[in-house]
Amino acid sequence: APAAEAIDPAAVKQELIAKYPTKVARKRGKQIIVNRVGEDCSVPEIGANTRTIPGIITQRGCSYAGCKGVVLGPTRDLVNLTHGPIGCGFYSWLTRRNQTRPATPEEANFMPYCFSTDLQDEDIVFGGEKKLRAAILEAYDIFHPKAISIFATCPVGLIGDDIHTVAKEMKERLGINVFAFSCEGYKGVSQSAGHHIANNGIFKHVVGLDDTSREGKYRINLLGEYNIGGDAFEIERVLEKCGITLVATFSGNSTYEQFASSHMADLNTVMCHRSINYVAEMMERKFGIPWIKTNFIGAGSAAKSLRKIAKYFEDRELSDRVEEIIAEEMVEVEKVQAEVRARCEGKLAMLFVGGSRAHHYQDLFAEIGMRTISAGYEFAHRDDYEGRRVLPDIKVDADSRSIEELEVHPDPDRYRPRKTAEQIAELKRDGLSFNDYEGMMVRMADGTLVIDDISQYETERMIETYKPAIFCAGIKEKYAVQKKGIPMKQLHSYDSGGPYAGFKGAVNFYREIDRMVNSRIWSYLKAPWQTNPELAATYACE
Ligand code: CFM
Ligand code: HCA
Repeated sequence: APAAEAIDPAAVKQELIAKYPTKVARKRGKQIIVNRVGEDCSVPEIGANTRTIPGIITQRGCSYAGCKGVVLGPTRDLVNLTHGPIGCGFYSWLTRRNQTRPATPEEANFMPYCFSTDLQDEDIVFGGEKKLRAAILEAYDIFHPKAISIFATCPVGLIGDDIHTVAKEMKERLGINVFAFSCEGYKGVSQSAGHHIANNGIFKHVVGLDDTSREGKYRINLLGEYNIGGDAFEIERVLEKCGITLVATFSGNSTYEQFASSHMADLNTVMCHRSINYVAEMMERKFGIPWIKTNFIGAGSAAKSLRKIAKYFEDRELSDRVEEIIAEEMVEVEKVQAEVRARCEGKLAMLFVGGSRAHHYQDLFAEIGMRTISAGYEFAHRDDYEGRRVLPDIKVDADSRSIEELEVHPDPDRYRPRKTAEQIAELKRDGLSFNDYEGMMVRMADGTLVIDDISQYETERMIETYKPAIFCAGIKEKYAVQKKGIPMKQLHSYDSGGPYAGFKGAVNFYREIDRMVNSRIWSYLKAPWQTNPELAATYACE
């Protein structure tokens, strides 16, 4: 492969869009950007969060996936009931590898179950509400959950079943919390719309219901951490060592009660900004809980995040403890880093994942000397690329209201906001809140290609052009990439690996990437048509 430096990224971009019809090329042109970071940390504008052009093979998923699969799916004691044909529930059933660990064997854990109304043709014709009511009753009778959440799939929206009225009726009848999400797959342009719907729903129906306060001097929530491959377990281990109390996680290894009492925390720390910023904003407004951006992917980032939390609490005891833990954990990290770096230094990575990992995992690669030559998100918005600074006016809504209209906690006898609006404004001025939220592009080198919603065609061209040492994406991309002879790491499900978060996670990741990029196995691999040209000819003729 030619050295990456010898390749002109602007020419690569032109080549990528050359095959498209004019209008498509114009649109993709705005979503494929040669990165350039200005002295003031400005970055070029990128087109994002727009509809994928029909016919293009995209990596994206649907709104239902973002709502049911991503945000609510990991909560173990919620009966997450999919109202729809069985495929939607079945294919979102644990495929994300979100893990959970009940505190006792008796504690409810419904994750091993897949709940669905299993709609049939007949229900589509005559309506599915009856079936939905029956399913809720059946789940209640068998499992006696504290809460049941209902998720609409595409056909449910098309036939117009009123899932919210059914939820309300059943809530009154059963005396448990029942709430519904209109997260039909076709809503919006990607999973991202589903996150928003989920956030609004949990905030409206659950957050703030239970004023039970957890013991602890430093009580935080962890937002946007989903315990994929056990990441949350590692973060929990580190926080506990530091003496930081985790009140609620949205939503890795979480329970319904954690959400209900999450407003009793002192601080929200936001890991995946894309999927959960709405809850952070709404809690800040209603409960006076400030939020800061954190990231536990990468040992350096994990250390930085712990320091940021300690800084927030302005407590000497905590910062001393945090420094002690970082020093302790970094011994093994640095040892493995040095060993692996010697074999990985300078190798190229490409990352095309979701709405935050394409950014966060660049830190892990950098720690072993690998360079990210190209990266992009599936469904992120402009702020995830360009940073919050350039887009200060992003609106969040709860139930179609703007954030400004959202009530500050109305009952001062029951709950006192952690900080006043003035105090929060002051924190933001000090750069401790969202003002310091950087996007992906400012951290990437000049001349790297940032590609939003990359297509399969572009993926193949990028691989042929740069021959990266590793390509990271999801299951749909996996085998096409491997057939090109390039090691492929799933950064969604982690294949069968993980955790990769925190300090132990970083060590796991270094070792695994080392094995992948330094294995010779891929150079022995030939696609069937490379050894048997007749096969190619046969396909070409058909
Ligand atoms: Fe956030 Fe996620 Fe991601 Fe995401 Fe996802 Fe995921 Fe992802 Mo798959 S919440 S944006 S919608 S970090 S499921 S745990 S891996 S695409 S980069
Ligand atoms: C989703 C979930 C997903 C898919 C991963 C993949 C996940 O978006 O519906 O394409 O491999 O992380 O499980 O992002």
